[in-house]
Amino acid sequence: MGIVLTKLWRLLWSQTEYKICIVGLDNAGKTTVLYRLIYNESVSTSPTIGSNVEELRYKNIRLMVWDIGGQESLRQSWSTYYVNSKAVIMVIDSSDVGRLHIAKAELHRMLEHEHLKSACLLVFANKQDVKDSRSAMQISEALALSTLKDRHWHIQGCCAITGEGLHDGLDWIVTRLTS
Ligand code: G3D
Repeated sequence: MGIVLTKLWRLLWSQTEYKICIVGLDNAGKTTVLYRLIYNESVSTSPTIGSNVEELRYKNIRLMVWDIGGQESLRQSWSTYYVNSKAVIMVIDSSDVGRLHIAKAELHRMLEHEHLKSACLLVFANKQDVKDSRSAMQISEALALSTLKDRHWHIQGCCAITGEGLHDGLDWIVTRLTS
């Protein structure tokens, strides 16, 4: 019995832990993405003031996911969360065409930070269910992702309300983190 418990304990706690940040402008759907991934259901959200951190267990690894508030006044503080982050998820509201240029500027500014030099980037082109939202390809162009050098990046269209596309994106991150 003791041996079984020891093995179980090791199995539970031997999982490698990775820190991930979720960023994006306010209202992009960051919190909805996070809770859909953790609880597999849509929860009602309120704007993130400061940050939330949640543990997400996925495919035998533990992801400590920091959900960072996206209001203009909070964006200056994003960099305080970057230390030791192995991946960044940027959530884009694909229907918020008028603010794509701001998201692009924030993204490129963020990626210049020294603590994110080796972090991989997943962009969720969220709210694909909204009429007239931009496709993942169009979001990729708007954010100039192809200009990113020496960076593993991936863009995934998704709908955080239904969960469509979220696991595809997370699979990409897990592959990157474990390869
Ligand atoms: P944030 O954490 O980036 O600030 P939230 O964003 O997760 O709080 O989401 C902001 C609003 O967008 C929420 O609506 C949420 O339900 C909605 N939302 C998130 N993802 C999607 C999506 O994929 N499709 C649609 N249609 N809506 C989405 P409310 O009304 O609560 O403000």
